[in-house]
Amino acid sequence: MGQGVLPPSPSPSPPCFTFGDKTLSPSPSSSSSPSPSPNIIPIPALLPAGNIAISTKDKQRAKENESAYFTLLPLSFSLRLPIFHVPYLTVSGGWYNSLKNTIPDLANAGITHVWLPPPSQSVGPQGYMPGRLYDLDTSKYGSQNELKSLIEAFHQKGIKCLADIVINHRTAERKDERGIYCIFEGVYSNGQGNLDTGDHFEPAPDIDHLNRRVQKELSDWMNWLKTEIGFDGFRFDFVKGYAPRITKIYMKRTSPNFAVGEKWDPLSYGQDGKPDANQDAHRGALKDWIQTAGGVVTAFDFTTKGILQAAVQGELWRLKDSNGKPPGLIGLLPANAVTFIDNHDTGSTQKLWPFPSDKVMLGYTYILTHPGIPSIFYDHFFDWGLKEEITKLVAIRNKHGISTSSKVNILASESDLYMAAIDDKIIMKIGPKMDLGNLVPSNYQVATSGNDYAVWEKH
Ligand SMILES: [Ca+2]
Repeated sequence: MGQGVLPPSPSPSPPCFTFGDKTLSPSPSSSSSPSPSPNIIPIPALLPAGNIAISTKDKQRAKENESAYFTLLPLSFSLRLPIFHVPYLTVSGGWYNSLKNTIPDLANAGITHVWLPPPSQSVGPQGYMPGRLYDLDTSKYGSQNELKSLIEAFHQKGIKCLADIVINHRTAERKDERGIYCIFEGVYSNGQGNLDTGDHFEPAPDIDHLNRRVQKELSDWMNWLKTEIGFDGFRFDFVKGYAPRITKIYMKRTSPNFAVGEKWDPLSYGQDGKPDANQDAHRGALKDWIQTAGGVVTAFDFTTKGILQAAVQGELWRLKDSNGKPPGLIGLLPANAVTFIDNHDTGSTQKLWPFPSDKVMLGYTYILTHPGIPSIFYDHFFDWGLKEEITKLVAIRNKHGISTSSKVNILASESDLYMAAIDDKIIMKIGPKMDLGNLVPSNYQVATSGNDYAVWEKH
């Protein structure tokens, strides 16, 4: 989930709600409450965080301010390979059960981590409006036992699993007259607790992360997801909703194998509606967040996504910054940058900020040959028929030991051609230009190629 869609609320953001005794008790005390209907909150009712201005100049920027609801599945990590992001889907027999069928392909592709959707009871079926955090039996994806079985099956193939942690807000059982889920068993939540340390989420009370009891109870829940359910790490949803020092607390108390935060800010745009060439402020904000959050957590590289998807549309010169390096977070802090092409918000059915669909393989050629931690989207891998092409690129990455800290030597960055040598082991090219001059030495041979992309390896 990212940010809201509709115009900001005229009223100021209320303080956070401090959850009391009943908040996170492992045995839900609210089992007598009517079960929420997944249709209660249609997606358009998703209101914006209070202090996000949507008065954007152009559609593109407005789209970036939006966010959605679905889920991705990231691929690998300990090998510095891609993470695999599994989106929300409704399938007969259950999504968790269905995902077991993907494990052979993911293991074969060298995936190290998968990012699974939020598992807790939620008034929104995708899981991003969680209520009873310990209730994993009412998810639309399947039951707690099915989830544990899925994670165990991934583990048997050496693949680790990330839980999608939605802790900016938490829904009560019922809505008040404004349509906000803030009636917790008859107790109205508005106006209590500390002021929010980040952006506000309108449809449900924001959690008071400054309350030490809340910190303890949420840490306990996340540790329970590790020890009882089997999760290895976390994907933090909407980290703009609370201060980075809060993320640092949860990282320290839960010691995940791997964690990544979703900090989704719009790029800066020029009068022509295109991203500015220089996005240093954007990636600098990501770097600041990572460091303030303790330096261990990683972040999705929204900078690289935004630049890359503009670049592949005849503006490949964008892929070199003023220092001759990659212009995204991978050019600044590659070990903490999770690169991606699309996720459940930006692509899939929502298409809030989609990568050009006919250029997706150019995007994967870039992120799978460059430093950072690449992630692969379920839709592209399984639904778009790109499994073979993507798997080849991952194999090349692994064969040559391309890592988060690999060195990039940019050989060409023109409108219709981007070429780079990585670690003096491989050379990659994207763009339609065919005349490459002498840029590929004679001791390099083609390792894989496709429409407007190629990778060579040294022999
Ligand atoms: Ca918040």
